[in-house]
Amino acid sequence: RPRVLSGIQPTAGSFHLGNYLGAVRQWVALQESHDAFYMVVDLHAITVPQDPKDLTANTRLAAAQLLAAGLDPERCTLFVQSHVPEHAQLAWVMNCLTGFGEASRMTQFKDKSARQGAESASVGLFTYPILQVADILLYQAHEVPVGEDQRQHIELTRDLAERFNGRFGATFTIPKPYILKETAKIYDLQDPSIKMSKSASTPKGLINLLDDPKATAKKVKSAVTDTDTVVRYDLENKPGVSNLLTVYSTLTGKSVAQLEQEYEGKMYGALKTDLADVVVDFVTPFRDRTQQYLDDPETLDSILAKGAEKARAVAAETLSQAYERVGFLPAK
Ligand code: AQP
Repeated sequence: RPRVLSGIQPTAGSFHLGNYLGAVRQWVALQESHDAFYMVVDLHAITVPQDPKDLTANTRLAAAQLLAAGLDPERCTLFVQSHVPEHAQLAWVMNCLTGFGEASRMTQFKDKSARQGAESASVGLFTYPILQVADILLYQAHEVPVGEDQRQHIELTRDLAERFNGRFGATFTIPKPYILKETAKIYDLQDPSIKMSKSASTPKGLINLLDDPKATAKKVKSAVTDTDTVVRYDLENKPGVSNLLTVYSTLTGKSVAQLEQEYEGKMYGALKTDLADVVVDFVTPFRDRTQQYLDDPETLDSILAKGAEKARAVAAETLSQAYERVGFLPAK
């Protein structure tokens, strides 16, 4: 079975609809067909300041949400990044193979550091993509299911894997991005020219899965559309309506064409009201299941401990090969 690896940050507590549709939903499907490794990336989270208590709580919360979304620890390996020290160890080696200019071209750093003020952004935020490279290569992943915003980081991973293999001998699998076109990018409900995002979206533009379903319904109903009245998918000219159709189609399994037909002659209001119901029907049980996992932290922690053990077995082997190839004297 081909292997996949992906991660999600524990930062802001609740996952948002973009995380879910762009990434987590694929993770659930891929555990059936792939040898799947999924992690909560707490090492990535501290690239921006974190309150320690919140970080601990948010890490459990992220794991609970992944389980609630349908990850099954019997069918995939679910773990916390900091439980597997090999991530930080391989990241150092990869840092030393990366050009400063090469790292400087990563657009996510430019966006995120600009928001923070470039001077106060951490070196960790700068090298974030290189830690991601290590995450992926440690598991010899063939594919990496992510949203469109991560494509550049997967390209960097391929470049560095090829560089390492060329310099030191074949060691790493060259991974490919696994990006579903339809849900590659979910847009902000109030500003459909930007992606839905924890840090860039306003509260009204962002659907957090754990928010009160009533408030969520309201946000869907007040989503920005356009002055036209036809329900039609046209990302360029009708980005707001198109985004709603994407969400609707993905959550119900109905095709966009089918939805266009259903809403022929109807107003945007009808589309929004129905979509609000669809979203509420999804988030309500999701919230309940997440809460059940949170109510039993011992079970949750032991699931994560088992996951880390399985992950380490793979990661340790790759790291020791990489160390040997680099020429580090083996420890006796
Ligand atoms: N709007 C989106 N559409 C599709 N996919 C998305 N992802 C994020 N936003 C969208 C995908 O979610 C996965 C987990 O991402 P993360 O934990 O790295 O979170 P993030 O990318 O930092 O999320 P945000 O909200 O976009 O945070 P900021 O605002 O800090 O940048 C990834 O696979 C990502 O592609």
